[in-house]
Amino acid sequence: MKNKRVLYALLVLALAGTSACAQERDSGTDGAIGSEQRTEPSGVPASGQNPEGSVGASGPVSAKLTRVFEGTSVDRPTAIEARADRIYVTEQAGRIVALRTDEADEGGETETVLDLTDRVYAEGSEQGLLGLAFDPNHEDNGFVYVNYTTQTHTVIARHRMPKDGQAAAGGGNDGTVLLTFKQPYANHNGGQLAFGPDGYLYIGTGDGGSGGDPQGNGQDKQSLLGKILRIDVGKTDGDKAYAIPADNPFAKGGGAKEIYAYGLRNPWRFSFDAESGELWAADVGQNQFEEIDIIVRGGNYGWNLKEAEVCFEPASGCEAEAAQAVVIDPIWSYGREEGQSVTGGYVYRGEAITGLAGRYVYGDYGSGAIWALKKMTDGRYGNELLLQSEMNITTFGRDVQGELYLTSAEGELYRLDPK
Ligand SMILES: [Ca+2]
Repeated sequence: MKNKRVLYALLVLALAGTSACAQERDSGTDGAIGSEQRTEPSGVPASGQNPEGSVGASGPVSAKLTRVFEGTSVDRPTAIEARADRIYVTEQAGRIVALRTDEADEGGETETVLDLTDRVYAEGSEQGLLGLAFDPNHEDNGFVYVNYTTQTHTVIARHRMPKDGQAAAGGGNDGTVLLTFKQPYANHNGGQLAFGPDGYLYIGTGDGGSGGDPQGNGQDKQSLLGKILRIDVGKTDGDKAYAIPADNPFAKGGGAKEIYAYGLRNPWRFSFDAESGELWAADVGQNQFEEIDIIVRGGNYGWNLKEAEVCFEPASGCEAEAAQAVVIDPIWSYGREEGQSVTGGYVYRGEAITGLAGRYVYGDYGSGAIWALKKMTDGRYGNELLLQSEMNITTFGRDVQGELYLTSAEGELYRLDPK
């Protein structure tokens, strides 16, 4: 899915040299945006900082991946969402398929519940149907929201999904385009959609693509690219099919009203902690670092002034400008020894895996590593290698019980189980 495809066999070898130990590093992005909360520069992150394997979060957790829905596969899976007794997987070409979780261990079968292939353009490796979110009132209105690309644009649209058990209605589902904006290059389209605990729809957009953000979209407050956007899909506003939440940072001026946070490069996956409501985003890096950010309203996450904790444009001496721009450094980042393209996951709130509760589970598309990251009592973050999947992980998802799933680029589905 990302722009840094690699031979993961090589990476497995590389990873074999890294210890499965926890790492610790200073953190500091708690609270709302404001200069007093700005993260202190934390220097260049190094991998394997803690070779003795000291305990990070709160001791090691054992988990394994179980292949599920073995009787089926999905084509180029990009997102997993859940409702009732099913998970729904988006296929990059434009289909949404449903699988019953109670059939996960017995083969299962896919049912196409929405087919948008007539309007989705998926030629580029990062183009296609990239995100799905169920309306908070889906039970009543049947609405879902999708994030997809055409050849030239990103489209955020609302469609009606047939009730469970009914076949997808043939045609006649034109949907409503809520928001669309131009994509200058084929890559870095973001793609995640999720409703926050506030009931608003959050949208991840990439910086528009190419490499290094040549248009400077990440720091451009007038551009919708390189952002987390937030809109109110429960209301309309003039000719707009959505409204702007009154407390969006630029609702009263200073930037595009849809912006919630900025300075992101390609936040392929983000999610809300079902318990705390915190927004965790994994931002795919450029040349050196992959990063995990906790997104706050109005936050500036640095790109392309910085790549993770280091200067990017300019390559050195960005500190004064970053301070002026109130850049928030990631809570965690990792270098090329550990992976090439972060795939964000979820704060685990399921019950099956003892000790994993409250930890953010995420992985790397290139290396196949899956980690658990947790804020410790002293406010720092501890990171632990959960397992090595040896897969190109395209997305994580959770069922309604909060158990975690992931998909491989090959279209296989796995569930994270206790070991
Ligand atoms: Ca950043």
